[in-house]
Amino acid sequence: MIQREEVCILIPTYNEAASVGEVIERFQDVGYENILVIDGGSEDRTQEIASDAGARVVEQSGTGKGQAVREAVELIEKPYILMIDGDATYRPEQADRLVEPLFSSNVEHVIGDRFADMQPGAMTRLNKVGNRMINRAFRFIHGRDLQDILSGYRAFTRESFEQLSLSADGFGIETELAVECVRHDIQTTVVPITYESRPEGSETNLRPFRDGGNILLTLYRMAKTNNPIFYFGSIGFISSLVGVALAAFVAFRFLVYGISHEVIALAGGVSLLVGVQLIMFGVLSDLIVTMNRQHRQRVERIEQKLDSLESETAEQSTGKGDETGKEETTATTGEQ
Ligand SMILES: Nc1nc2c(ncn2[C@@H]2O[C@H](COP(=O)(O)OP(=O)(O)O)[C@@H](O)[C@H]2O)c(=O)[nH]1
Ligand SMILES: [Mg+2]
Repeated sequence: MIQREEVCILIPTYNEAASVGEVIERFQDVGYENILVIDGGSEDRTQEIASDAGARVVEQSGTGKGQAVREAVELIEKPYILMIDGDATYRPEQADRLVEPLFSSNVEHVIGDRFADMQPGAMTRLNKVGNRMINRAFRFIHGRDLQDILSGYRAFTRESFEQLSLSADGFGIETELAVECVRHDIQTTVVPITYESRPEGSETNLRPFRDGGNILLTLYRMAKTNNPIFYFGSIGFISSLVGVALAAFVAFRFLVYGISHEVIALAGGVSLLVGVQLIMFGVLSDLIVTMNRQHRQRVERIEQKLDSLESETAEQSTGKGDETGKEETTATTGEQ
């Protein structure tokens, strides 16, 4: 059962006057009244149109979509958040689909998969290829298939969002959200959505090469804690390869022509040594990360058991009419 009044619609905007009013009204039409627009200091009438349409409008203190979203979540009191672009490329009528898993299961983060129903012209070929590449890299490095990690239509609980350590200011925020969900074992699910092209007169703020490059870099940087073998091993592998190539060259020149290259030999040796060490370091870090994860899971299971045990004993004592038992239960559940 979806409780729409428990959901806050979060719309980051920057120069979206052409569409933001429509987005807000369509949400109101399907029963979502709590709408927060976090604006990046638009030069057009975005802020005015949004507040006239009935949304709460706040201007972000920094710059970039990422900073805007982080700042906005701190202002939200509702336990459930639905994030959407202000550009009318996503359908407010599909909001229930995204929010539903949060209410009906223990899922804490829902991603709308744009590739499930991509309208013609919604994404340039370049962006499609880039998105595919990024999703593949994510699956390979972080070991989970979330289909469309860069989607801007997602629903999550405020509590799960607060667990994530996010630092991206710009469009890296979606990548960070996906990686952090994996890292913190946050139950994540994917639902199909429709992705439409921007309306006339509206322009994207995305710069494909620059933002795409940044996203790949973020994916790599964040592999340190999710997949250290990849993080250290990939550089170690390249370094070893260079070392082996240099050694082969030196050996060839010496054996065939009788010429020796001391400096290149030294460089090759160092490169190989560094490479092998990095790979070993990756394996060790991986061991630490895996053990740490196992321990954390065990601690979480124990915590859960303790909680259920506590509430059971409390129930029993309240059953006997013990008032103090009742107070204890509320105190412990309140802490969570
Ligand atoms: N507050 C804020 N919102 C931004 C900023 N940059 C982009 N946005 C908004 O973030 C959403 C996603 O950006 P968009 O340009 O649609 O990216 P795309 O969907 O990847 O093409 C849109 O609603 C933008 O208006 C920014 O610097 N600050
Ligand atoms: Mg968009």
